[in-house]
Amino acid sequence: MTAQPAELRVGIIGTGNIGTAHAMSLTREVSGARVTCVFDADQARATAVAYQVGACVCSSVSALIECPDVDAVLIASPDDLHAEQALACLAAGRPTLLEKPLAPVLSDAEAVMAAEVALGRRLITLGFMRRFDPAYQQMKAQLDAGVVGEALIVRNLHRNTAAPYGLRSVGTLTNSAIHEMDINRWLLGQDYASVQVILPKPGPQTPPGEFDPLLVFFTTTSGAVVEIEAFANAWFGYEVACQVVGSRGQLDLGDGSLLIRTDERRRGVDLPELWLGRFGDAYRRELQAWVDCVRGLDDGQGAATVWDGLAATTAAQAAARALQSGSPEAIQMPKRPALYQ
Ligand code: ISE
Repeated sequence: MTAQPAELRVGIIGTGNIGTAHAMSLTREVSGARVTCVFDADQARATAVAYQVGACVCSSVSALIECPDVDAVLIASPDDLHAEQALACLAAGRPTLLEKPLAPVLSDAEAVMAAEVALGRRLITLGFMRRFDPAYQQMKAQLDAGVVGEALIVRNLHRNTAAPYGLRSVGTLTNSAIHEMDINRWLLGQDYASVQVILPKPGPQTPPGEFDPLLVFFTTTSGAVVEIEAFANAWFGYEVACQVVGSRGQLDLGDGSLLIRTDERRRGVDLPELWLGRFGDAYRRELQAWVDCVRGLDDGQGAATVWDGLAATTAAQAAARALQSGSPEAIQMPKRPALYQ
């Protein structure tokens, strides 16, 4: 019998909402890994998480990346720190799970891709966890099998209870709707050709000069239309939905609720407040797949790469231009490096 590879020692950068959730999941649910180090600019927050998972607290990002008790790094820091931290992990040769987005700014995303291409091996996995959601996986399997014919229209709803990091329209695109920008590329197996943004009447909680909700319309290279309603301050709860209209049928992704409750002349479901309530299982599956891949037990197929991260940021930046211009914007993907073929 071949020996099991050693347990993966993971260092986590960022102990906010998702970083803490990953630390607990790696400690209590995922096999083959343990958290050995954590870092957060808020040292008290890092110390609290470290205590709960039996890890040490590093004094800096570089100390964590270089720590001899760390084999792989999970980056769950604020979006605008992702690129610099990913570059540091590449320089140290650390396998990395990088929470989305790769970077809000295209030039930063391109710099990470250039560094990974120069290294000649894929060390970074992007945390587009919906690819591990059982419902989205079933949807992709049926699309790939041609069950509903050719996809013509995809309608997406992405509603947050409250803007997670304060409402900025561009942030809604680069931080939130970027999930749809990735998952629709993955579902359809196509890139985007153009994008247009329509601005409904802003809701009452929308700061002056910002827009919420947003309606984003992509066309794909095959001519399909991908519509995204991105509503950061939806107030009534967290909801993600996806409907694919095909040439011979339709697929509707459920809202993830497990029960429909009927009581006195009312019937309904409970909506989660945050994304962990809807995608907890997807996050766990994503973490297990990443740990297995780094340990050599899985080929990592299906997980998002830096190329996917660049494609999503390219789409988000084009949508930001369309938001500003009020006109359709063309989208041109760069040549795909051999590392990502
Ligand atoms: C957050 O960062 C996530 O990734 C959630 O999945 C998304 O729904 C939310 O809008 C983002 O802010």
